[in-house]
This record gives sequence, C-alpha cells and structure tokens, in this order.
Amino acid sequence: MNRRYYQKEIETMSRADMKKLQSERLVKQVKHVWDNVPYYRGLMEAKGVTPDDIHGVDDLHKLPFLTKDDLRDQYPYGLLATDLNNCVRIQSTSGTTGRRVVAFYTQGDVDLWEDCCARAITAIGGTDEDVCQIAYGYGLFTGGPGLNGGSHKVGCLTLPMSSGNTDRQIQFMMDLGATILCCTPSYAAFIGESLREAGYKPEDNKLKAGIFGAEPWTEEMRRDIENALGIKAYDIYGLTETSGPGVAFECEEQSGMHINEDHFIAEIIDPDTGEVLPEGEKGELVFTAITKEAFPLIRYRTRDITVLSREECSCGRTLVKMKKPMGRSDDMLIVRGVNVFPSQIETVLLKEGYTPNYQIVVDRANNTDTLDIYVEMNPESFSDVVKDIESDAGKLAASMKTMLGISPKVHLVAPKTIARSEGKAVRVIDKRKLHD
Ligand code: DLL
Repeated sequence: MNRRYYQKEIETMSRADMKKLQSERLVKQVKHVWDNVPYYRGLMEAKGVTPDDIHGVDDLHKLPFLTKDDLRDQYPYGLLATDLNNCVRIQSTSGTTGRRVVAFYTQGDVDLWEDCCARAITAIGGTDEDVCQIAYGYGLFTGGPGLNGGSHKVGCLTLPMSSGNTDRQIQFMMDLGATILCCTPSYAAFIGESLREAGYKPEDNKLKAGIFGAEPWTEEMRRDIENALGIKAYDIYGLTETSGPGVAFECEEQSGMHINEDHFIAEIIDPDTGEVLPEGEKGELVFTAITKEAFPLIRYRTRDITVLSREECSCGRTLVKMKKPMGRSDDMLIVRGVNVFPSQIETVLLKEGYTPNYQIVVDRANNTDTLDIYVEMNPESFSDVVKDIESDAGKLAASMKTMLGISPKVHLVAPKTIARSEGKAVRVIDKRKLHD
C-alpha cells in the first residue's frame, strides 16, 4: 500500500480545527494534572492560576514552566499523573548531566508515541513494502523502541538491530535488503564510512531513505550522509520527557520538521525572560503534552533553540514546522565571551571538505579560554608532510574565525583517530568545569 499520510485528517487539519482540538485537550489535561500531580498544582497555586483560568490555547502563557531541574527533584514518581498500575513502560534519558529523568507510559501513551513515529516513517515514503533497519539503541533510550513501534504500525519488515556491531549491521542491510535506516546521524556517517571500506559503492545497497535524529546535525552533514549511502536523509526530533522520537518529523520537502501538534503544543520563549516570542523568532522550544496520561508535562522547557514556521508546506501537512535545532542552550559554549555552537564548527568543516569527525576541547589557561578543534584529515587528502598540514590547519582556522568570530587552534589529525559514535556523538570536552 502506498500512502502519503499516516493520519491524514490530523496531519492536514485546518488551523482553526487544530486550535479547537488543542484547546479542548489542554483544558482537560490541565484539570488532570491539577487533580493528580500535587507538585505541579503547587506551582500553579504559587502563580495564582487554577484550571478555571484555562479555557484554551490562548491561556497557555498563564501556566508555570517545568524544567529539567523540576524533573530531577521529583525523581522518580513526583510528576506521575496516574496510578502506577496503569503504567506499562518506563524510558529514561542517558543521564550524562546529572540525575536521570524517568518517563512513564500507559498503553495509551505508548500508542500515541508509536503513531507519531509511524507518521514520520510514512512521511518519508515508508510503506508495508519496506524493510526498516533500526540502529538506534534499544533499552532505556527511546530511539530504538519508538521507531520500532512506528515501523510495526506502518507494517514495515522491522530489523531491530540496536546500535553497534557495525559489521553485522552491514551484513543484514545487504542480505535482507534494508530500504530505510534509522539511527543517529553520526552513526549513519560511520556506517557509510564502513560500507565504503568494505568495498561497497552507494548504489550497492537497497536503502532509499534514512531517519536520523537524537542530536544536532547540519545540512552539510545531511549531504555527506546522502552521498555516502545513496539515500535521502530526513531529520526526526523528540525527547524522553515528551515520549521520545516523533515529536516532530521531516517530510519530503526536507525543510524543517512538522510538530505533531495534536499531541504537543509548541511555544518559543526568550530563554532569559521566559516571555513568549512571536512566530518566526529564534528562542527556546517549550512543549505541552496534551494527550499523555502518565507523564503529561505542561510547558516543559526543552533548552533546544529553534524557530517555528507556519509557512505552507508542499507536502500538504498543516502541522507547524520547527527548524533543525541549532543546539541546546546548555550545549552552547561561551568562549571568551562569544557564543559558540558545535553545529557552526561542523558547518565550516564540511564546507571545507573535511569529514564530520571532530572534537572540540575548551579549556582555560592564564585566565583566558582556549578553543582547540581536533579534525580528522580525509584519507584521500591525507598528507604527512608537516608543512602541508600546517598550511591546511591555518586555512581551516581562518574559516572558523570568520564563522565564530574568535580564533580556535585547529589540529589536523590522522584519519580514524577520533573515536566513532554508535549513538549520540560526544563533540565537546569542556575542561573548564574541572577547574571551577
Ligand atoms: O534523543 C529522542 C530521539 C531518539 C529523537 C531518536 C530522535 C531520534 P533524549 O535522549 O531525551 O531523546 O534527548 C533529547 O536530544 O532535547 C535535543 O537536544 C536532542 N535532539 C533530539 N533530536 C534532535 C534533532 C532523544 N533531530 C534531546 N536535532 C533534545 C537536534 C536533537 N537535536
């Protein structure tokens, strides 16, 4: 069966109908949370707002925000809005920056999450004739389980590979004729590199598309992956706190991700003041989950920086679009007073013909911040003539300065010396924190 939408009525709903649906769901959700989550009720009381003040989407701004700190403080059950007996699943964040966040799901929550992922797979042309290789991690991480559920709903033959064991990934991809690949963009790049090393050309595989997300990646990296694998590469966004992948997904237009607004209301705020910004302005993305039962976060601050757009999309979907997040406000580095996003560095590298294998090290020497960027040379242009390397590094440092406004120290290193990632890549090592 070939279809363009998974839930057409929702995905192409008029603005007015969507606002009405969101408003009805929001009113019900706020009451549900007020009745069942004493912690959030306390935040509402402190702000002097009750469910009677919330009549629809236009009243959203009256409600208090929730942050990751609230989730950590309330670990594990403090934000649970239903009896634990009604829950069938937990998932959790990787917890690299402090206490883990644990999210709970009822069967209804799992269903709506899998629907969102099924919309994403259908939007890139996935049907029951596809073989969908899922190389996101399975387990507590939401990537594997989310796309797995979506793939089942679409009726694809699902290969639940999980991440890692790249030789086996390649063997199954080739032997079983995988047509869709789902994994992090950094792992997709690594699989592309490994295929080439194993002697395969891009046209040797049957892949037609990939669904890559869970970390920021640039347009340049998209082109690299598309060329390496001979596919179309699509973005997918989500976070554990709001269910997992599928909160937003890219369509064939590849120009931003449609947000599943019937489940998640999006706002953009000024990260410093909390003020809601007009459409088209860049700021922090905030989500309100209006259908989730077990863990229905209201006005959750994602820390992701992006822009929303309601421009008409050629795919026919009316769902609002978010731009590729340019990074998290807490990933943003401040080096010598200048804001630096790893994605800016990646853009320069790929434009200058380098691979997306790099690592950024920030440190402090003599009370001044230092910025060192380690970049792998391409196997093709690899040179061990010191003079050539120094000249290439100098050129790259100059391009970086133009993009960032400050001068980094660029170190060109031999191919394959920077560790590859099978999940989210670790791009930044900030040693300044060790001295604080
Ligand atoms: O990364 C969920 C996911 C799995 C999304 C698979 C897409 C595909 P967390 O581990 O909780 O959940 O991390 C969420 O990852 O707040 C963003 O900062 C970042 N992120 C997720 N998707 C993208 C993306 C999953 N497409 C955090 N572009 C989010 C940029 C992304 N950043």
